[in-house]
Amino acid sequence: IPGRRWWKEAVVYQIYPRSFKDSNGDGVGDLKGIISKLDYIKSLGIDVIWLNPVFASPNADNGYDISDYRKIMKEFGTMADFDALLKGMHKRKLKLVLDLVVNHSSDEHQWFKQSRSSRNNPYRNYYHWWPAEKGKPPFRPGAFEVDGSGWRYDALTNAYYLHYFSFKQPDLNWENPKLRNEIFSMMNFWFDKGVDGFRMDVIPFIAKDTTFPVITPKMLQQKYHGDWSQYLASGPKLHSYLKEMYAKTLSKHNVMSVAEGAGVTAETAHGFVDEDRKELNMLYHFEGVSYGYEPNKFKTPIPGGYKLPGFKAIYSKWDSIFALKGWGTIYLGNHDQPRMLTRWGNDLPQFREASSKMLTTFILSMRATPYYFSGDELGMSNIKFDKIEDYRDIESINMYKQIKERGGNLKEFLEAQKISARDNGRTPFQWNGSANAGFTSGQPWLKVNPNYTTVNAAAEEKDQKSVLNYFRKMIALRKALPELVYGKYTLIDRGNEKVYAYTRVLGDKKLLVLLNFSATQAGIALPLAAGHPGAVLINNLSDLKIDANKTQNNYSLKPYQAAIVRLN
Ligand code: TEU
Ligand code: CA
Repeated sequence: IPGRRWWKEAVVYQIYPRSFKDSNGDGVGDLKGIISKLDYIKSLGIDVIWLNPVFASPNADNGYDISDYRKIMKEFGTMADFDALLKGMHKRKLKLVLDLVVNHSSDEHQWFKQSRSSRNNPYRNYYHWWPAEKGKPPFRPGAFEVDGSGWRYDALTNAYYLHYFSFKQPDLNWENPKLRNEIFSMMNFWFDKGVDGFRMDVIPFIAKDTTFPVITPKMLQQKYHGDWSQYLASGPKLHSYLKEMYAKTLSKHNVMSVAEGAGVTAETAHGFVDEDRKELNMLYHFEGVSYGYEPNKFKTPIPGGYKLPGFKAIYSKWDSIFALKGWGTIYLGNHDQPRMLTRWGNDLPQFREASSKMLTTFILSMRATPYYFSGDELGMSNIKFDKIEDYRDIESINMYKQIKERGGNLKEFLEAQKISARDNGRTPFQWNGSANAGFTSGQPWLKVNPNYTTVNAAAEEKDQKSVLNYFRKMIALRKALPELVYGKYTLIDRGNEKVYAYTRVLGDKKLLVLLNFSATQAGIALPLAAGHPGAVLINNLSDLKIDANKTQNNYSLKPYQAAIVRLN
């Protein structure tokens, strides 16, 4: 197998520390909590943990606003806890990937405090400032702001500063070599501790055209499909910054890197991840998780439906992008997404287990590194809050205010949030059937999903047929069969509206993956020449019906059935 790399064969398990396990009863998950669950994590069979930000932060955006890159967030513990976590992981042969949030810092970072203090402060150029005597700066989006603007006026120096997210998250100025070197030495600080890589938050946005030209809606439409994130990901010098990062940090350590590929398209993806670029290893795109949100996730028609052929087209396209060069990723949920079960499967009680397992089969049988979000292995579902007061996420709260101020439809927004809100994926991990799902002995920072009484790790440990134990089996299968990692992917029956089927072929080894994405029975037919069904290697329901006639094999699947069959 040419081009083998450990990070291509790894399964990444994402932990949202705030919601995983609270050790001291303050209602917030912490590092000691994770340490106490390392044996559970190891038992899953995963290789790498990606931890969302654990650095000092005032938590305007749950750690995506960092006030000190070399300190641990107080609520999460101490540096000694961090060192113990890393040690405990390495002892168990688990790797640790941290979150690198360097498009912006917190406005409470020392650099920003200095920068805003005067126009000639040595840190002024660590951020992007627009002097007010030039008038108002050209529009840039500020994703989490009530007025939607990415500029905020700061009276102290009569200037605006740039923030693509909230005003608590000022954008760092990568044009400044001093800033770049601060970031690179900070990365090496963590690598020297033994950290195994970084997931890089909105890394495609770091480079800006600092003349800040006016972008008209027409230009945006013509050059960037009307999509601001594509514009923001197209800044000059972006790739020279990433090459410098590779040369000064990544290349010096045996680590992995994965970009949060906001604004990255089929056309631009190779520029980030091809090995000869000497930039990053992988990226994750947004096309899959954005599919079906029309016109956007704040207005999605309920129940946020999607069509399977469109879904297949996206994942098949992204497989083909990296078929010859580069390497892909696959995920259906993370801390910015709703629960995959609710969004892509079916969270009705009668389908919860089967459809969770079916989606798990999909993630772990594609040619790409799987990024699996903690809690999905239990079949956790969206909490679907009824009222805005239950939400903790800055995005939901400020979007609500924005729609209210603009006289928009709040009811429609709240309904759409039941599908798409980020807090759906952030509710506390469900450990057992005791109070607060065993997550905390105090008041959880975000409500626990009431289904914890039946959906929890302790109950699922005891049940051989649980979603949890299926996840373990599926990981073991991927580990045992290189064709599941490296095998060529070929989509079958593209137009089938219920079944997603494909083969994975490596040398003379051939597998057939069958996934019924529907709540009804469905099937596919495969010509005899495509291969004869051999062993069924995994199956989420009791049996798989296969009928052969003279020309073809007919595979018939129950609602949400998933199976992987050896073809001979
Ligand atoms: O997300 C960046 C991003 O592209 C956002 O648009 C994201 O999709 C967001 O959830 C919008 O719904 C990253 C982090 O993953 C996210 O948690 C942070 O809030 C954001 O950056 C700012 O740091
Ligand atoms: Ca705690």
